[in-house]
Amino acid sequence: HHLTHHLPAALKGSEFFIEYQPLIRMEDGSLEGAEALVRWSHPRHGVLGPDRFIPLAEHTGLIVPLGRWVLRESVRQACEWQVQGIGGSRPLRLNVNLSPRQLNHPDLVEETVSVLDEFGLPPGSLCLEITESAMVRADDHELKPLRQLADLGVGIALDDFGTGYSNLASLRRLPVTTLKLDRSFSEGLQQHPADPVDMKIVEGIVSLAHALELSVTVEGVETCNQAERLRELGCDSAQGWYYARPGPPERLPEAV
Ligand code: G
Ligand code: G
Ligand code: MN
Ligand code: NA
Repeated sequence: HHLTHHLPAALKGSEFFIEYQPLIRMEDGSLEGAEALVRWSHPRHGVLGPDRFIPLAEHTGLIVPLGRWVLRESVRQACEWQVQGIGGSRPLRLNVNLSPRQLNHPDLVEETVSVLDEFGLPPGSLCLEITESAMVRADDHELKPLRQLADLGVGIALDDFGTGYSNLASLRRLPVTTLKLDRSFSEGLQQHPADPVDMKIVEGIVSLAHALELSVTVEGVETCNQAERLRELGCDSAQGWYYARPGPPERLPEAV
């Protein structure tokens, strides 16, 4: 694939940038944090979304230095927001996606701790997102670094929850603090009145999550109706176009 060949030069030449999508607290609509989403500003193809190049970077291993850059740059940005007092009395949370390849990298814990130290971001302000399918595939040895990070206070979110072979019992063995419900769950609540079966499913997941002391974030909230239903069902936070699309860091403060 020709994009693959250009990845290393693109990383050297700073062609990547990060957009941030707000995470909103359901109880009061306040700004809880933001998810960092990487983009590639390709000189000929324009702005490419992660779906176009993350799989290639994952395949070639370049995801490790790329992910390192995303983590450092977004932690730097999160500190800037905290210094500016954005988020008020409660410090903003930063969510960063991790690929399976990064999960298996021996320096993950050391590098993460060192970036947090460098900028003085409290571990509790960082949350790492790992897809459900990657997490469920990991054995106990591979989960150890995540457990170490969780012990330090770093949040661990199970991303796209409900799309993988969702084995609810496996939640017990995973060092997870948050379930990020896949967009398909919000889609089920789009029609008015919402599908009663979809309501029951979300209600059940929230109840299980809370029993396990996990928080629930819902992705893909596009309408006021969805937001209302999800709040009634006890979801803790939400993310989606209804609140804000991913955007440059300067736009985050407007998202309250
Ligand atoms: O930005 P967009 O909404 O198109 O994101 C699509 C997917 O790309 C997201 O589900 C996310 O998991 C993934 N993604 C975005 N940024 C990163 C990143 O920095 N690292 C990894 N591994 N995946 C990312
Ligand atoms: O990590 P993850 O794949 O979950 O990243 C979220 C993806 O979902 C990004 O590609 C983002 O652009 C996209 N997204 C965010 N909010 C919405 C939304 O409300 N509706 C839809 N269809 N996509 C969304
Ligand atoms: Mn994500
Ligand atoms: Na997702």
